[in-house]
Amino acid sequence: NPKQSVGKQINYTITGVEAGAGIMSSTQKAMKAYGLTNAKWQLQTSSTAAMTSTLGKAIKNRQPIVVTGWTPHWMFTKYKLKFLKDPKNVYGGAENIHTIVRKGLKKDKPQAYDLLNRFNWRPDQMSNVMLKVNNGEDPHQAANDWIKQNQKQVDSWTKGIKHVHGQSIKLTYVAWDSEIASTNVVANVLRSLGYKVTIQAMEVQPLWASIATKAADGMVSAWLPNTQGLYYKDYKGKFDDLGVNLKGAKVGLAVPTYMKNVNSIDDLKK
Ligand code: PBE
Repeated sequence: NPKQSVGKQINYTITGVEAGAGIMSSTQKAMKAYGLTNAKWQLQTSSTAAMTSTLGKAIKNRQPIVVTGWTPHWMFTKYKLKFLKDPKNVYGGAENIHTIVRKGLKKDKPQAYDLLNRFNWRPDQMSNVMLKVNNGEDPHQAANDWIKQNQKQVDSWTKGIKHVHGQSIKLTYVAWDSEIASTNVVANVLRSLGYKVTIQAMEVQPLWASIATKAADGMVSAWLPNTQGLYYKDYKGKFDDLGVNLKGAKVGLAVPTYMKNVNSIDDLKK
């Protein structure tokens, strides 16, 4: 019923993702900042797969829905979505994705360290791999296809790095589409340098802990400065930040573009 308040139309529910995701704590902050504090309002914890499926169903029926959204992600390619304006800047504008490695990696595995240090690509490139995986392609294969099609760029990462023979390396990640894409690309490039690479998916907090405790060698999944800023702070001093591997990510609340009157988080109160 379009005459109802936006809150009522969406059942006072923001459809979220995994509990540990940075976007969930940012959204809790946003709900406070924008006064969505009435007991009726809730941020629903679920999974990325459940969120995108709920979003897909709502769009099919042209129903109003508010989700925790981010780019790069295929949801913005597959559906017509817009980010809600965030005048209080709770989500912190542009985000970048950083490569984080364990202390001592530079000394122990200098070739892998160099490669991880050089790895960087663009949002459209990450999206390209993500879309293939979303269309059913095996992530390992999708990553190899991308590498073949972008050999020049990949050569610029590996240039001058000596091959190793059977050294092993472990990368950890969270099984988000974006991180499945980046981790598989980096893993395959490390394999081309002679590394035996294992990749292991886990939740966000264990991901940061795996690097801090040196249980894993590195990860390319750190959305900063805002989204995973709390983990960054918690583990500061126990990892090496190799800087940005992808520039221009974004995190916020998103709605289908047919929700014409909802353009800012402020509008959710109306
Ligand atoms: N995400 C996807 C992550 C980073 C990548 C936005 C769900 C997060 O909130 O931590």
